[in-house]
Amino acid sequence: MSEASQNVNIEVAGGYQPQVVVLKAGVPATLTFNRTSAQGCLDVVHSQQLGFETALPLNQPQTVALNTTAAGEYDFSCGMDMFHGKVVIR
Ligand SMILES: [Cu+2]
Repeated sequence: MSEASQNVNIEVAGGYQPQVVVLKAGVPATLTFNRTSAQGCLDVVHSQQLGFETALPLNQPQTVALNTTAAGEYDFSCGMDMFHGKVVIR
């Protein structure tokens, strides 16, 4: 992970792996979600707090850019808010 950007891969297979992502505030960041299992209802990932909603077609990684200017803890979840992950910006 360089100082210029932070890019984290999250595998989506019956949940989020890793479930908690720690990012450095003020450094541009992206999350790339790769759904590798049809298990569960994880075909959409969204976060009201982080301001994204993205469909996750099976085995087609999707990247979202995050605003890291504000430190804090932010939740993301599947479309039905059953599976949760967290972004920690500090
Ligand atoms: Cu769900």
